[in-house]
Amino acid sequence: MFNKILIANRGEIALRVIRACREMGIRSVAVYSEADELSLHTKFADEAVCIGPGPSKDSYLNTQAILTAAEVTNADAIHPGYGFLAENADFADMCSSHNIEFIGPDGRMIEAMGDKASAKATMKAAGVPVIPGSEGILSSAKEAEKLAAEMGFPVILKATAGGGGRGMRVVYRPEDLANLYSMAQIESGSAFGNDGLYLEKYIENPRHIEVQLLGDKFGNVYSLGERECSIQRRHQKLLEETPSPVVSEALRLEMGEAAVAGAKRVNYVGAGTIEFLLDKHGDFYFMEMNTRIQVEHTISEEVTGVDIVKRQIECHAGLKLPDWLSKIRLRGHSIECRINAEDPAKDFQPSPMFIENVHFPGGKGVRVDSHIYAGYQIPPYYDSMLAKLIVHGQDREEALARMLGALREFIIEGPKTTIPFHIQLLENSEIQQGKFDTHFLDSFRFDPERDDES
Ligand code: MV4
Repeated sequence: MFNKILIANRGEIALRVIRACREMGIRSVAVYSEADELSLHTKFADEAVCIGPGPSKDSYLNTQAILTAAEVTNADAIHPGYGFLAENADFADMCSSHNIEFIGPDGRMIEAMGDKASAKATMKAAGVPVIPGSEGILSSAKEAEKLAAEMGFPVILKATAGGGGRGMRVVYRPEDLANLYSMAQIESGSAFGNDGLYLEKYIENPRHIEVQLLGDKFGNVYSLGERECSIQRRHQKLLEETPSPVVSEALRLEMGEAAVAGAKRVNYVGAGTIEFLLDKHGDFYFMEMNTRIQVEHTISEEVTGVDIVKRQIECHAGLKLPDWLSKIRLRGHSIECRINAEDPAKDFQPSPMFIENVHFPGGKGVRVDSHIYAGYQIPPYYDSMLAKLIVHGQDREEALARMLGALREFIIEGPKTTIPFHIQLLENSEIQQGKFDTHFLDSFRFDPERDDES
């Protein structure tokens, strides 16, 4: 097992990894920016090293400073958390050339899954259902027009270097294709330094459902069930739940087996996620593979009882995953609300203020993963998530009621937060009935006047 892990991240995920290390008897090293000197990851890790000024590019993205911190503290592994360097192939390579285990896949795997057209081809070869479309990268707008005419409209153009919703264009009419093709090509060339595009049939009103995976270095890969992640705004998830209200036991088995087959095909090691689109006929298709621990891993932990971060660390240390992971059953229902320092009345404008006062909700089945405290100044440089509020109940109804109660108990004084938005969302009858898709928030209206939280 590792002796010491450096955590190349901040906020709640840095705390999450520090706690896992502590329970495993592994020493932890925090790295922090000048803006995070008073943050909890700096305080709670066994050691802490300042790696530069506030802006991410000078600190949490500063690969040289992070590797130097790992060398001077004698860390034998680096956990990247999510975001920042978590899916940076060059950084994974740098770690391995410094003989430091990167707690994530190797650089080749990150590249293979980061190129969306190549990831799709790999999954197709493994027998995972993929969305009908071009075989790899398009060579011209003409080729796209020909294919789209055969498939029928609407279609979607996607940047192979994109992902997470960046660099996509939906095309409803043949006469728009050539223009949208040029726009997408220029945009992805300048945004990603790669202008490769591929084409797919556009699936209208799908659900976003992802499968949590764990793989060890002995070729074992296990599914920890799905997460329903359709409640998103501009490709940012706001609420996640498991199990999905629309996934039957048979569909869960099918999606889990497809995801495991895809991950086994690439000898996947560690924690990973395969994202699927589920259409209104109940057919699912591979979308992307995320080669990192995700924000919403917590809800899978609640229903499986598995500590995903501890198992992820063990996998990278070369330990075998226990066989019983093939037989786990999902217990009850779990929901996560992302509490962000954003004003839902002002288009979710960031609100990086001083935390005057905070009170976390509690009680049975309530978990808060957060780095904030009374007197904490939110730095303006990073993402706006303040806390993850996670509940677990015997069934969906109990989980929903528990979440509403916990949201109403949650006090954060200082910044505007997404708490009142979540309350109104969970009071919505379509949400309560599980009737929603990835476009739900496009038409959902938050009422800023109604700030009675009960
Ligand atoms: C799609 C799609 C419909 N049809 N592909 C958005 C994020 C990126 N991973 C792929 N995305 C989509 N790809 C086809 N062929 C709809 C989306 C999409 C979406 C997917 C998941 C969650 C939210 C979304 C919001 C808008 C569009």
